[in-house]
Amino acid sequence: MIPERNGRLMSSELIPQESDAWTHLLLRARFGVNEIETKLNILNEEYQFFHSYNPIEHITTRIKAPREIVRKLQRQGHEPTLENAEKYVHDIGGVRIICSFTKDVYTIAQLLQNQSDIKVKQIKDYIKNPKPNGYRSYHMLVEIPVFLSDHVQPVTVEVQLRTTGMDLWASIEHKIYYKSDAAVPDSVLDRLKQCAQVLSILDSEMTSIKADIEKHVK
Ligand code: 0O2
Repeated sequence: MIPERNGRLMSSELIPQESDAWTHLLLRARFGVNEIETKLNILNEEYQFFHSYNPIEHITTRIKAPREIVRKLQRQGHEPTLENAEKYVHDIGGVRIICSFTKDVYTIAQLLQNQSDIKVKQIKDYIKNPKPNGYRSYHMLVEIPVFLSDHVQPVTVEVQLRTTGMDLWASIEHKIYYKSDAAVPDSVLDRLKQCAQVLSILDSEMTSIKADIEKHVK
């Protein structure tokens, strides 16, 4: 069943999996994600070969589920249409890069930004400027050309870069609180924020330990 009428999703059943237009949107996002993932794997392998060092711990990718696209549009106050999804939801395709050290986050971000086929549309540096709740991560919206059989399709992909420490906090917070509208007491939110601060200290301490160890490596 196609839960769509004139490009508008039906509120009763908001999963437009079988609609061609929606499928194309998700497919394009997948192609964009694949392009970025390939670039990252090349950079990581090249680093491993020439510097005997992996700046990337691991990469995860995801295509936003149609239900989540609809929820996001509704949260933003937009009608859940295909047109609005293309216009307002920029993270249908997402790539998350987990690095050991904050310096690696900036190195990888810069290497991607330097590539001539990538257009950087937006940068949000929540490492330099953490969110009030403690969230830290480096976000980029990038546009990448995808070569299809009959045309070149520019695709926007959200790239999130974080350290393992930042990812630990964000993944757990995402599971237990983010997007929840529970009226949680401030004291609980403060504890969450304190955890983010502890992890930030841990990141700095590990960076410093690495530097000290390197002084002893001949
Ligand atoms: P999901 O389920 O992870 O995909 P935007 O909503 O992207 O148009 P916004 O919110 O200003 O605009 O974008 P921002 O701040 O760059 O955040 C986008 C994504 O970052 C979120 O996507 C989350 O993945 C992550 N994020 C941002 N803030 C937090 C936070 O406080 N906690 C956690 N755990 N993740 C966060 P989605 O679509 O909201 O969610």
